[in-house]
Amino acid sequence: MKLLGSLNNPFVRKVRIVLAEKKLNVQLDVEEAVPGTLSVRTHNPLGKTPCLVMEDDASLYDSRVIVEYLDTLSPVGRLIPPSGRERAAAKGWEALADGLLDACVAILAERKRPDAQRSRDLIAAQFETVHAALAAMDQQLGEQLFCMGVNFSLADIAVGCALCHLDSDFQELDWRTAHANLVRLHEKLLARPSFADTQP
Ligand SMILES: N[C@@H](CCC(=O)N[C@@H](CS)C(=O)NCC(=O)O)C(=O)O
Repeated sequence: MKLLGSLNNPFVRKVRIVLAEKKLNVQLDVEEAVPGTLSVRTHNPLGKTPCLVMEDDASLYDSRVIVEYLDTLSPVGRLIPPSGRERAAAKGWEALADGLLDACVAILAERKRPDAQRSRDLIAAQFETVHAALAAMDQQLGEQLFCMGVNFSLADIAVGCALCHLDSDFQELDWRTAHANLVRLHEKLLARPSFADTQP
C-alpha cells in the first residue's frame, strides 16, 4: 500500500498518526501527491489527498474512509469504538474537527485569489465556523482526559490535527485563551510519538 499526500496536509497527518498508532507501515508518496493533478485524479477522481492506494491498485479516499479501514487491519490500539452510540460519538468528533479543517482550507484558498476577486464575507463566515467548532470541541471535552473519556481514540487524533494546523497556518488566531480544555489535550497529544514524528 502507499499513501498519496503531502507532509503539511492535516488530513494526511491524521492518516499518518493512525498508521503510527496502529504500528502499520505504509509508504508516503509525496511526489505523486500534488492535489488536483492527473496523477492524483488517476486514483481519486476528486483530485484530493490523502488517498490510499492498495496492493491491487484499488484506492480509498477520503481520510475518514481510510482511517476507518486502517483501524480494522490490526487489533493493536483500537481507535474507533466497535458499535453504537460510542462509535457515532467518535465519528462525530472527527466530523467536527474535519469540518474545522475544511473551513481552514476554504480560507486559505480564498486568500490565494487576487485581491479584487477575494470575498471578505466568505472568509469571515469560514472563520465563524472555525470559532464555533473550537467552542463546541472545548465544551464537549470538558475536564475529560480524552475526547471519548478515559480512552485515547480517533477523536483525539482528529482534534489534535486540527489544532496543530491552526498553529502552523493560522498563527494569528489565538485559539488557546478561551479554550483551556483543548490546550490541555493538545499538550498531552504532542507528547505522543505518533504526533511528534509527524510534525510538518
Ligand atoms: N474530506 C477530505 C479533505 C481532503 C482535502 O481537502 N484535501 C485537500 C488538501 S488539504 C486537497 O487535496 N485539495 C486539492 C484540491 O481540492 O484540488 C479528506 O478528509 O480526505
